[in-house]
Amino acid sequence: MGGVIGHKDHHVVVPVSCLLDTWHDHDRIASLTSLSNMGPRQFLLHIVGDSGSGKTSFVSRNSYLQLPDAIIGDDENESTWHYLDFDTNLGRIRFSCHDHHGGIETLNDEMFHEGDCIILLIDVTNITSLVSLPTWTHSIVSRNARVPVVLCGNKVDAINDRRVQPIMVLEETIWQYYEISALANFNFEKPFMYLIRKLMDNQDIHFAHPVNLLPPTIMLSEEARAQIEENYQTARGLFEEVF
Ligand SMILES: Nc1nc2c(ncn2[C@@H]2O[C@H](COP(=O)(O)OP(=O)(O)OP(=O)(O)O)[C@@H](O)[C@H]2O)c(=O)[nH]1
Ligand SMILES: [Mg+2]
Repeated sequence: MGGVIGHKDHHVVVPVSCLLDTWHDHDRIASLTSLSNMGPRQFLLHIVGDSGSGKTSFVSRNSYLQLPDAIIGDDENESTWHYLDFDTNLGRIRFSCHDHHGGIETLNDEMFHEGDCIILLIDVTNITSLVSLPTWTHSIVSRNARVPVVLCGNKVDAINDRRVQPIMVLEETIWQYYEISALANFNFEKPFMYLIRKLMDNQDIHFAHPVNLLPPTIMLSEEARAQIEENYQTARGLFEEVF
């Protein structure tokens, strides 16, 4: 099996085994892809969460990513590698992103030793997501992970099917929490900016231009967006008052 990496007009075919063996040699990957002569700053990101929480949908929203040749490998259908590039006032930052297919069984020690950061997705339309959150937390913390973790509640567009409210998550989590909708492009950039600022240890970093996304496949009105944001901020206020 082989992986194709690079720009649309500049394919480089590399065996997946080679990619995986050398993945952490970021300079080599950067030179293979030739995306920028400057060489973007790179971080290895693991995206994890219960099966069906929307990991693949989320990671596929960046239009650069969506190019088939930007998916650079597939580990026997258990995980897929993507690039996510973000242009900031300090230059380009690339997340080499490992999209794990499946649930908690996908966690392994290696991802904590070698990864730089984690996005954990839950599905707000599925109460099981909330029930399994302590198990995820325990599994990550017990591995002594020192990497930044950000928690995202996905599918907030499904207003009538929502089972998990923001206050329920805030009471349960030790990590930064954002509400997102992968398919409505809602808050896509927030978890990434949080990680960028943490990883670069710089709170002043900002995007150089709006993040380039595929058109949404679910429409979420401005009113609905504002309502979701208001509920989230109210929950945060309540939570901070109590704790
Ligand atoms: N309403 C809604 N549905 C979503 C959203 N994101 C994903 N879905 C749906 O949720 C289902 C699962 O999405 P996936 O992206 O395949 O989930 P996954 O976490 O990658 O699943 P595994 O690869 O099996 O671990 C699909 O039917 C998606 O269309 C969202 O933001 N809103
Ligand atoms: Mg998936």
